Amino acid sequence: MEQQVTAVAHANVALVKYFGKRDVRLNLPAAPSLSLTLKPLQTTTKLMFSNDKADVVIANGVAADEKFAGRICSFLHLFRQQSGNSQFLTVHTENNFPTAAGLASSAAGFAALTVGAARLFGLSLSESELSAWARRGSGSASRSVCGGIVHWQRGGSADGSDSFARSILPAGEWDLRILVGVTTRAPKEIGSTSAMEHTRTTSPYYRAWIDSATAAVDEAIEAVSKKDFERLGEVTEHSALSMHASLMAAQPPIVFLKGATIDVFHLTRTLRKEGIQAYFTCDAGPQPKILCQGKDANAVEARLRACSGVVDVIHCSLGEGAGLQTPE
Ligand code: 2P0
Repeated sequence: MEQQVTAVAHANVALVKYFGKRDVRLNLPAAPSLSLTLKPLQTTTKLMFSNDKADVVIANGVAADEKFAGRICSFLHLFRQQSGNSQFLTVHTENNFPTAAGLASSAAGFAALTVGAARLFGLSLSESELSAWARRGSGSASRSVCGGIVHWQRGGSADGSDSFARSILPAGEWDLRILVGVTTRAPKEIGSTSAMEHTRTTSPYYRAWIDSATAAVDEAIEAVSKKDFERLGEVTEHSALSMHASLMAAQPPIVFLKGATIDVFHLTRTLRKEGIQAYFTCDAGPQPKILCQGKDANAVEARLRACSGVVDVIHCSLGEGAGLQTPE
């Protein structure tokens, strides 16, 4: 039996967002979503069986805080239950991008952890099953298991067995780019999980947001099938703004957008007026992201870098799904 494995997974950005659950314990979404798996944003996770009496979690070189470590231990416990192997693990996980700042670090993290833990505990799982397992760790992690353009279906069953993601277009088949404008490296003030529940329970716009999501995903899927970039971009902007409108209408309101984030939204509209096809999105954090095609990416990147309040730009393209790192 293997004693250690290393798994890697990319982050993802949703073009049609997941923001609301129909089951909090199982991370079952209230609506479907659609995302791009992004290289080079990557989590590398090494898992080793240990003789300790608890799991040990080291994140980016330091002991993980109690909350994060607890979340990982509860997740690993699902694998212990399923496999009948009660051994604890030492987990080293590293991101090559800012953690907890609205760049979907939990998605890449739990996707890598799932693929690694499934192998270590000897569970033979299909990609759909891996995705459903990853979802239990963090909803958006279900999407990072798959590569390219990814559809996470809502599913209808109470046990979540039909709520998993699958790739609808492999990474190499459409040269889409995401330019992440880093406006701060500070951790965000409120995590996605609590922001989502707060919005669900207090925002009068929540219901309308969820009710519009299925049609948005259907439209995005059709746009992908026709490689209709303009239509995909329009759905993307509308989904991001609708999600933030729902957050801002919560009581008390949640405002993730900073001044620099909004400046980038306006920059994107200016680019379109100049004839460059670019569309913005933004997750539960202050980092604006611009969606464009490979042919325009360098021009868009230069304009984004010149935007005041943007301290760095990460240039991403479509990446592969999660996998094991082969030993050297
Ligand atoms: C998304 N986000 O679709 C949306 C848009 C943030 C804004 O998925 O509670 O960390 O672990 O299921 O997956 C972030 O939410 O939440 C997220 P949990 P998760 O990318």
